This record gives sequence, C-alpha cells and structure tokens, in this order.
Amino acid sequence: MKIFKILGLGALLSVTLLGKEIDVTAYNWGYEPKEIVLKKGEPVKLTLISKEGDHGLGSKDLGFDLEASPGKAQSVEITPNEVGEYTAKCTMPCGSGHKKMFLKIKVE
Ligand SMILES: [Cu+2]
Repeated sequence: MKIFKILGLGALLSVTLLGKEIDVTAYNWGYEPKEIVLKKGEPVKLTLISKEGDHGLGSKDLGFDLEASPGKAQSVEITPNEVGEYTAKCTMPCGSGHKKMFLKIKVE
C-alpha cells in the first residue's frame, strides 16, 4: 500500500514539474507519430529528433519552429491556447519528399 502511494506521488510530481513531453521523430520523408494530441492551456515540451537527414518542424499558428539532424535534437515548450486542428510542416528544404512532410496536431 505504501509503495503505491509513493509511486502515485512520484507520478504526480513529475507531471507537475515536467509537464507533458512529446517526442516526434523525422525521417525521409515523414514524421513518427503522424498525429499528436495536445490539451488546450496545458504546457507541453515538444522535441524533434531526426533519424536521417536534416529536417524541420514548424507551425506558424502554434508559434514554433524546430530543426534537427541525427544526434542533434531540438525542443520547444508551447502552450496551445485554441482548440483546433493544425498542420505542422518541415521547414528545411530536405529533398524530394520535403513537401510531403506533415504532422497533424490536434488541440482538444
Ligand atoms: Cu524538409
């Protein structure tokens, strides 16, 4: 019983201190996952990781622009303020599939 309480407290603390974290992995040419869901008013740390090549991930509406290359990830903390469906795109010309790189971001 005691252990469960401690675990519960630990989970609560990490959520309070760190907030939500989402990793997005870019490859030639797309993102994994293809869609993420955020909560309105809830801060989230978004990290872009690249598995191959240089890629970006940006959304003007949500106010971020990340760039990553293998071994060099980049993070940003955002707090979406409006419910809706957004599309983030690759912001770095990265080759023939560049224009097909989209990530759907749903804010609930
Ligand atoms: Cu690109």
